[in-house]
Amino acid sequence: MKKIVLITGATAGIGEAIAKLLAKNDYKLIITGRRLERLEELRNSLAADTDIHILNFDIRNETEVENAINSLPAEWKEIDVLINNAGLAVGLNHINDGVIDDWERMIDTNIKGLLYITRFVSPIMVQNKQGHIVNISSIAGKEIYEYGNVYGATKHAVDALSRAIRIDLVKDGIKVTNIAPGMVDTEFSLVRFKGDKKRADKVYSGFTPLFGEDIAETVLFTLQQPAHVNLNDIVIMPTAQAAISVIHRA
Ligand code: NDP
Ligand code: 8X3
Repeated sequence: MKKIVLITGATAGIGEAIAKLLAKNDYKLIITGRRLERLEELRNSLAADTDIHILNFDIRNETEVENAINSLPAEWKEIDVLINNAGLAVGLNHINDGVIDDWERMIDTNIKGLLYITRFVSPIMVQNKQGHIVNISSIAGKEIYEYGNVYGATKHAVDALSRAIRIDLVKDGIKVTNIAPGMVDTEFSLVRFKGDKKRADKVYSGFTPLFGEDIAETVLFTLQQPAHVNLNDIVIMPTAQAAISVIHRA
């Protein structure tokens, strides 16, 4: 029987790449995000490969998250894998110039959103005495960079939550994997710079960054381990990025 994987933030970047790869590898997918047209396009493009169910909600809204999980038909309820991917960085400022609304968006999405969905999906896994939660953290959850204050704090929180959730759920046979990528060329910087494409493109110029597909391959490898093996924590970087702020550009 195909496993059911719920991917948050499947409308772009890493989440979309994970959906495309898992669809071709015998998983049924619940894809989520705020942009419904993109979810529908993705479902249509993958329909020949697997069954896809759409949940359209804002992960910052606890009620929307709870209603979305409660709305799942019986044949989609028994979620085997939760991929906590939805997230974002907004702005790049020293703390004294920080935009409080940017901070709220990052904290509400990256920490509180991840907590909400984990709160509503993990009881299903506990009931079934099996499951796998994969948290997409970041190298920014391991290291600190100038101007990255609040984004880094949210990703350090994800890193801590991965370890805490693993401890909480070990008795229920549930795996928890933390994946910490370096720079991945997605819509991430476009979102961070509020649509300034020129500024976003600069982030990935002069070296080969990671792509969503690289993280998708890592997720697939993680899911394919035997039942007794859990990959706790994976740091994956572009070859040209030696540390969070050390990038060798041509
Ligand atoms: P993208 O901007 O390409 O994709 C982000 C995804 O998150 C979108 O599908 C978006 O969907 C979803 N999302 C954002 N806010 C919300 C919300 N409020 N409710 C529901 N979904 C939301 O970025 P990436 O693919 O790069 O980012 C994915 C994850 O990877 C993030 O957690 C990010 O922090 C992390 N990461 C990224 C790195 C990078 O360099 N790109 C490096 C390390 C980690 P929609 O807008 O449709 O709601
Ligand atoms: C994103 C990594 O270094 O671009 O999580 O902020 S970085």
